[in-house]
Amino acid sequence: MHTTVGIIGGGPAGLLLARLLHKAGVDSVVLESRDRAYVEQRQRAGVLEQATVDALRDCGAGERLDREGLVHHGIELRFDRRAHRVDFPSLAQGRGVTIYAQTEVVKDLIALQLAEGGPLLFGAQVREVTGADTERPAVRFAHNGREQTLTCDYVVGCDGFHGVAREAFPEHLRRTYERTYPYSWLGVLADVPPSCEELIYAHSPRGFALHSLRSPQVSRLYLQVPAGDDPANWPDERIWDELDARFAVDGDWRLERGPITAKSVLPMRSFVTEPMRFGRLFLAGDAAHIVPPTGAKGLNLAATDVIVLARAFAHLQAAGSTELLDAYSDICLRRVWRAEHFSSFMTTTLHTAPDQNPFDTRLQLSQLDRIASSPHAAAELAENYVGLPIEGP
Ligand code: FAS
Ligand code: PHB
Repeated sequence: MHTTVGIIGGGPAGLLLARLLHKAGVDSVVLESRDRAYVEQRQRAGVLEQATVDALRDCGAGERLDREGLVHHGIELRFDRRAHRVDFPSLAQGRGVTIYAQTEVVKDLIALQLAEGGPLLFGAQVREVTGADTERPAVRFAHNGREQTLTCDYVVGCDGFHGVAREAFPEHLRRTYERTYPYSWLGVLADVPPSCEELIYAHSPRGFALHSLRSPQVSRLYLQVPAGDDPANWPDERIWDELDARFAVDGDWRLERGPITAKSVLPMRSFVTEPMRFGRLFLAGDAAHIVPPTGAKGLNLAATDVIVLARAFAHLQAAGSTELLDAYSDICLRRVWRAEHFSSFMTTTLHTAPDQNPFDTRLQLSQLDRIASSPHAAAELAENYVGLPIEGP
């Protein structure tokens, strides 16, 4: 098998890249180790920046998103029993975000890829990438019980944090930066209408809580738990009681309860590997960087990586120039570090660390009070949350 762009990983980064390349007339093959049902049901992100929405529409995956996606024009911050709404349009040049689950994005992209072509192989376990620094890189993979090789002009590792593409970078050329936070998130899905119009991010002495949603009938909620906690420690009653305590606010707001249909614990970490390119091998999405989900950046960073990369391949196709491919890593890393900083800021401002002392808590409350009282401080949060403009042509 040979293709122009070999894509490892059929998550949002790999699938969106394949669709954007298809639109630019660049052929690709997507190799995904899991089966279709698994990748479609993986509960992850829920907030899409405008650039992500535009790219999904651009590649033909916007129809259900436009019908079912919920446009939001703000978020609510809760702290010290106070509620403060951060309005996006007035603070961030009229922009907002769209609530549309990553599971739905993946379903739409898979359906499109299977309908319109471009091979997408499920159950294809990539073993390694060879020849990344040659003109003919290759991807060795196992599929249907057979060891196979895909030769490519270029390879893109969209294989997530635990993927193999990163391993093809020579150790001495790789720089990694990481931080692990001393707490995790317990994420739950509940069959109950959301008790809020917009997302609520709550700081409380008991720890962080987030009220998000998946539809007018389904709530998505998160609460800070000890690092590595076990969902089995959290029966439904305890979850609702703890959420009630953390969302506590003066006034007559009430958290509606309902049957919890899924619960899982996810770690909180920041991670960046530099550069995002070695020879003819590129990294995109979680394969190159991880952010704590507090800033709703993970999925959107993956999308903007592949938007920049698809433009670069389209430029190579149209003008025969690799100048945008050569600029890919620098352009993306600038945006990655901005998102790393914002996600770290949201995480450390809103979570209560196990060893936190009262001085730290007063600093957090002062920062939140500053956002509630200064349009400048609020604008900085709003601009980062809705997503900064993508650099490059
Ligand atoms: P992904 O990890 O989604 O996809 C990589 C794909 O590569 C997977 O399908 C995997 O099976 C495949 N793969 C791996 N190794 C392979 C190999 N050797 N051969 C072939 N295929 C291989 N972000 C938010 O913004 N908000 C959230 O609330 C949020 N919650 C999250 C919860 C969890 C548990 C996790 C892990 C992440 C969460 N994220 C969240 C971040 C998440 O949305 C990622 O940013 C997003 O999935 C990134 O997409 P990809 O880069 O495509 O990586
Ligand atoms: C979600 O809806 O899953 C979600 C929303 C905002 C976040 C994290 C997760 O910051």
